[in-house]
Amino acid sequence: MSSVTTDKQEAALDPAIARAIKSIADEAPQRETTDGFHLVIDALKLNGIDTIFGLPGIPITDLTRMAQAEGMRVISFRHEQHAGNAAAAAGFLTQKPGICLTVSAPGFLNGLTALANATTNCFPMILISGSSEREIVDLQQGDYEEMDQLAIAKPLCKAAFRVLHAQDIGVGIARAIRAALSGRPGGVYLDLPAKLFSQVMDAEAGKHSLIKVVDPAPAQIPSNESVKRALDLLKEAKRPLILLGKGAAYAQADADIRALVEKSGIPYLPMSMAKGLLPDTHEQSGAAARSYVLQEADVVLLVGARLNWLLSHGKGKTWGADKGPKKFIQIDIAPTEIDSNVAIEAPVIGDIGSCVSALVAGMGSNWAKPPAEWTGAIAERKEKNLAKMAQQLAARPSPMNFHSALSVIRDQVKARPDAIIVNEGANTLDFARSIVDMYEPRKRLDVGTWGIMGIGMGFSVAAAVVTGKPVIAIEGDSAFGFSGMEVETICRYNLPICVIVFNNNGVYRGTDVNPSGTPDVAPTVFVKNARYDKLMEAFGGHGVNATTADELQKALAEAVASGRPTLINAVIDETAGTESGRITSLNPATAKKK
Ligand code: ADP
Ligand code: TPW
Repeated sequence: MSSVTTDKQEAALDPAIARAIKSIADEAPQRETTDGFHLVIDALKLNGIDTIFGLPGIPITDLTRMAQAEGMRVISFRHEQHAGNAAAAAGFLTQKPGICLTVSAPGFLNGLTALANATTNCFPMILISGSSEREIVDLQQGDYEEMDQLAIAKPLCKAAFRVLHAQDIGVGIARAIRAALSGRPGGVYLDLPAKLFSQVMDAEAGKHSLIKVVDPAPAQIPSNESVKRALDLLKEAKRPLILLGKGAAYAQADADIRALVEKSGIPYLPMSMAKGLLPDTHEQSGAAARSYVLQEADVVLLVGARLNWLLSHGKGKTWGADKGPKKFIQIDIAPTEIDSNVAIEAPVIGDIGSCVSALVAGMGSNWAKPPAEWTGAIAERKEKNLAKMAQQLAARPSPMNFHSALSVIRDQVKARPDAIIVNEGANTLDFARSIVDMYEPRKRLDVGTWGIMGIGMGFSVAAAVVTGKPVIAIEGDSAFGFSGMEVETICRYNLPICVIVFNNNGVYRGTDVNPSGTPDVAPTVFVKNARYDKLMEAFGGHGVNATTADELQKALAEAVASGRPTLINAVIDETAGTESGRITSLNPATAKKK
């Protein structure tokens, strides 16, 4: 590009002046120019972002083409929610904000659920949406896909910005990256109006306008007093417990966390996405005696885990309220998280790597491990529970139940601990979480803080794209339906993903009946004996209908070894499982009865 003025600017000028400018421009030495499209791409690349997850359309189709031409990986989805979920998972796995690119209004709204979910889960991502003409949107004159996207995004994410001038693109992207990554990570919205993309500026000035973000997630060192307060409390504890959350997994402070657990000798519980930070088979894991350790512990050290509904808000029977008060130490980067549900005696504010290493250093060389009475009692319960579980896993009922199908996946993950597990559903989620042991950090992605259905295929695509490792998606049949169309995306990019649909003919189960006598089936029931494997075959992937554990085992082993897109329709007893899995008590009717 080389003209000094754009066609639109010329059209607005008096014709004589325009002619004069044109003749000067024609005679002047040709100057290199750039435009909004290229500035966005260059700003992302300058910051080490090499992948975009998105869905093309006006006004961003050319942006996706140009990004690909400029060497970025552009992964196109069939629905923006899944592109957004992919961006969020990429952010969690890499500590770089995942980018989701959408069109205006409807595309933006489709991506918004993923943005809000990323923010809730503290995953860094940036939703970049094209938008319509500000002048028309603000006067509500009915533009193509008109919507005040910035205002709508604001309450649902950590920060939201709009860029109106090409020379501000560098600042806009730098601010978005910093907001997504610094402090508690989260989702950021970046609004780029259509007109911005074709704005032209001098190439050299454009280059200088870009910002390479320096130290986007600075270390936050805890105060010495807070570390001492925490250690004093831990020293006093008779029944201490460490609780690892997905913040600990995100922080990539794996060696420090292992040192904390092993040097302290304190039993630990991993939240679902913290599984594998230490192998689930670690002797200090209290997971197989979860209820016991939560009830009995006297001092609990939370590392990157919030005391939200997933931890019964730190109160009540789950926490042995009848057995006396507990004391909490909480490591978190967000100071306002502290005291959100119960009093925290020893807050340690900072990044997990810095906080955990400070605690380890403060333990010195003669740290006394917890009383054998405590660790022994846990070991005893673990042994009993694990023996009971082994029995359930060994059974081979026909049709398969959750245990027999999951025992096959458990063995496969043991053989390929580098595989990434994606998991959603109700029973399928709850059983897989406790049955499938994880051995390495950040290998488990699931429904997270909201318990949201629909993350399955988006998370799987991101996991395969950013790690290149095999992915095993363990999906309830209802859960799978939310993102099922993305099997085409999986086939199109030939990703090493094996989707296993736990097909029990409905939401939770397939046995509900419509009591009214009308021909409709009950609201939780699906078409019986559906063949989800055929969906994968429709796009050239491999489909298998597995009715026994042996068939499932063979198909899964082949899928992981070949890396070929595969969908296994695992036929599960439709009477197995319970309403809402383990959270039946949250259903209003059940809660009322209590
Ligand atoms: P889980 O659901 O596994 O219990 P949560 O999502 O509730 O985990 O909690 C994660 C916590 O980790 C959040 O409070 C967040 O502020 C915190 N966090 C995230 N990254 C870091 C980090 N690098 N350092 C410290 N805390 C972090
Ligand atoms: C976005 C509500 C929670 S779990 C679930 C639904 C619909 C599906 C359970 O059936 P599935 O699993 O997947 O067959 P299983 O293992 O019990 O057989 N919409 C959204 N999120 C949630 N959480 C729901 C609805 C829900």
